[in-house]
This record gives sequence, structure tokens and C-alpha cells, in this order.
Amino acid sequence: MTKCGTVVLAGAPNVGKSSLLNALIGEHLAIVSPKPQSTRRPVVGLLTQDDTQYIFTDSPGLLEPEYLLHESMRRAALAALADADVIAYLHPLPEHPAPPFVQVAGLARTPRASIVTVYTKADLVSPSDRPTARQSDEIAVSAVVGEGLGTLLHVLRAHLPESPFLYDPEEMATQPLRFFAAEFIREAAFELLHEELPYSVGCEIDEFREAHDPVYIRAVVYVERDSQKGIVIGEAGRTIKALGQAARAKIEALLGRRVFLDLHVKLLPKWRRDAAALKRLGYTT
Ligand SMILES: Nc1nc2c(ncn2[C@@H]2O[C@H](COP(=O)(O)OP(=O)(O)OP(=O)(O)O)[C@@H](O)[C@H]2O)c(=O)[nH]1
Ligand SMILES: [Mg+2]
Repeated sequence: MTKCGTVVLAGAPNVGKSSLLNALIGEHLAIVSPKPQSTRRPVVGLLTQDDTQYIFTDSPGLLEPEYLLHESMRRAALAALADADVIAYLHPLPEHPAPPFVQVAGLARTPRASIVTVYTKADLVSPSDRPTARQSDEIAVSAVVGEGLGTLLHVLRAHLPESPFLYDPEEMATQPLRFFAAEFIREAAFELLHEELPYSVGCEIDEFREAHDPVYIRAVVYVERDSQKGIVIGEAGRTIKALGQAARAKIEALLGRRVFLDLHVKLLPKWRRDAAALKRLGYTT
């Protein structure tokens, strides 16, 4: 009998959830940034190995909400946890030991799914500095050098239910390409814009024409204040041009096709605190 189930990668912001998803799938699906709170919506990555299908879900970092977008991020993370067959609780190895998951996640009670503690960023700790008092069910991984991934898969497999595969073994993603296009534009914003500005950036795909060659994508980068618009556009349009080029390269890498990205900057006042705007940007249903 085959095994198949959902593994949710969960933890505090910035612990390396998205990086681990990408390392496990072997593809850049989830956006990564040195800045915390880059993931706003869960990203699903599929890995089928022999008789096992892992449905990995990268979830937004668990935090105490300060505004409406945070609330939808937290709700999405909690919904993913409720659907999990196993929770991979990620915590950086340099900050060993990990506090209890319920405490980090701010949960009232222990989740139904079993929890596997995964120490991330193991490459940052030299072997001689590794904690010795690790419990047998703790695993150390590095998304950067690929350490511990096989062991992690082996441990997770034991927690997955016997089930037929739910997806074609060739598939690695379940979300539409336009979802990834919007995410990669945001990732480029995290790379090219400074300080708090990436947090004010939302993205909407207006048109996605796959039948065209190159693929035609029309997207809007939303900012919250008029003054931010000028910064995102940049002097003589240089910043938005660089942003478009970076995002286009990321989208082309995933699609394996040439892309024409038609990028516009618009104002959506205080969208992070506006229910209708959040819905429009796909953060709530
Ligand atoms: N050295 C090292 N850095 C890592 C590793 N994994 C992630 N990072 C870095 O840690 C930072 C955060 O990584 P992300 O994967 O975006 O973390 P996240 O948990 O998804 O963050 P949020 O979505 O914002 O909650 C980035 O700068 C990564 O490059 C690792 O294995 N080793
Ligand atoms: Mg992330």
C-alpha cells in the first residue's frame, strides 16, 4: 500500500519554512527573503518518491496579528495545521532548544496531528558546536547545503497515512501559474525595495495569456501610500524596470518559457487593513 499525506511546515517567521519547501521539492516554488513575514499564503509542493507522496504545505509564520493582513496570514497557517497529517515544526538550530510548539504558535491546545521538531539552518552551526542533548526525534537540516533532507523524509514518512496517491506523481505544484507569478513579483519587491516598503506591496495578475508567445502577463503592483508609488517607480522608471526584470526571470524559470511582463504601479490605500482590498488580492475568500 502506498502512503500519502500532508506535511505542514510551520513555525515562527523567518525560520526557513519556504527555503525548506524549495529544497525538498528541488524547485523554487515558495518565495524566500531575509526579511520576516514574506510568506502570506500557504504554498503547496508535491514530492513523490517510490511508494510515498508527500504533500508539503509551506505556511505563513505564526505571529501575533497587528493588522488585518496578519489576521488572514495567521488564519491560513492555522487552517493548514488543522488539515495536517503531520506538522514539521521548524526552529533554527543556532537557537536550540526549541520552545514547545503550542507556545510558539499561541495555540490553546495541542494540534491533532503529530509534531516533528526540525532544526533548520544547520550549516550555521559547526559540528563541534552542535547541541549533544538532542532528543532522538529531533532532526537537523540545512536548506542551503541539503543536509538532513533524506533523514527528514524518512521520519516524516512514518507519520503519513496509508493512502492512494492524491496527485499525479509527475506534478510538483497544485496552485495556478498566476499565483506563482504574483508571488515572484512580491519576491522581487522584497529583494529590490528597502525597509518597510516590501510589506506595503501587494500584487494582482490582471491578465495571464499562456497561448501567447512569449506568455503575456499584465500585473499590478499595489502600494499603500502615494509617496510609495514614486519610490517603486524610481527615477526615470528605473526601479520598476529592475523589479520587472527580476520577476520576469523568476517566472520564466518556473514556466520554462519566455514571458512578457507588463507591470504597473497603483495605489490601494491602506490595503493591509482593508477587508475588501485583502479579498481582491486573494488573501481572504
Ligand atoms: N544559512 C542558512 N540560511 C537559511 C537556511 N534556510 C533559510 N535560510 C535563510 O533564512 C531566511 C528566511 O528564510 P525563509 O525560507 O524565507 O523563511 P520563512 O520561515 O519561510 O519566513 P516567513 O515566510 O517570512 O515566515 C532567508 O534569508 C534564508 O536564506 C539554511 O538552511 N541555512
Ligand atoms: Mg516563508
